[in-house]
Amino acid sequence: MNKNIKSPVIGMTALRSPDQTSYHHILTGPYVRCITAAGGYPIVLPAIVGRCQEALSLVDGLLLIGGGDIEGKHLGAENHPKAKFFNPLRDEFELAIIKLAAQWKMPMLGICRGLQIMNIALGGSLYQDINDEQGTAFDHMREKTPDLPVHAVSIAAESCLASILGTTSLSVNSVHHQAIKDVSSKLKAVAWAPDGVIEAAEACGDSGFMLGVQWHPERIAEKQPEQLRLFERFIGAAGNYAQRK
Ligand SMILES: [Mn+2]
Repeated sequence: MNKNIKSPVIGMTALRSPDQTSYHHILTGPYVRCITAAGGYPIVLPAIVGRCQEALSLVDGLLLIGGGDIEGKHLGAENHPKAKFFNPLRDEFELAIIKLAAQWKMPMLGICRGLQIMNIALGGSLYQDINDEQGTAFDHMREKTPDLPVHAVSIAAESCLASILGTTSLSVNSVHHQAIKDVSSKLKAVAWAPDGVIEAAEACGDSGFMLGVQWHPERIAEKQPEQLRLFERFIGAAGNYAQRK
């Protein structure tokens, strides 16, 4: 028996019960499917504040999954009346582990809330409600059709994201009412919805691999197989990271 088979290990932050009311350290199926289909092995990182170093030492890449809204206090603001499903423990843990992962130059992929909190952890800011604060009239919160493409996205031609997806335009699903306001100086905005909402940010190249998308590739990869390439590139970067460790 070969005990040395080793795929890149992807740590997924997760802390949410399906009803959003109790604390369960869970992960959801579509992320697991995409990570395994792309050659990685997923494990859940429970939100144990103060143990980020131990958590990161177990993994080769960090996947920041979607979820509820981020508390306004992390933006120096009151909570917006439309913001909901807060999880203070998850906010605290994720902000800390993202900062540490960035220091370690560990590959990171952020999805939806994951993009938003990556941007905040790295010094950027957030619209707590894009309709009220950014001023868009478009409804980005299509929670009844999380698997359907509902708006276009245009991608900067010179971006890592465009090279991964092989296109500068696509149609995406959308289940969010918050979005990046000011982009962190450590990231670059690289995709936008037609109303100007930022739909992706990245820092790829010699400095490592940090990528976040505002849509949910894991929910749409069956219809748009090219979305799986986001996971493949991320897990490829995690494999390179594992060899450098
Ligand atoms: Mn959207």
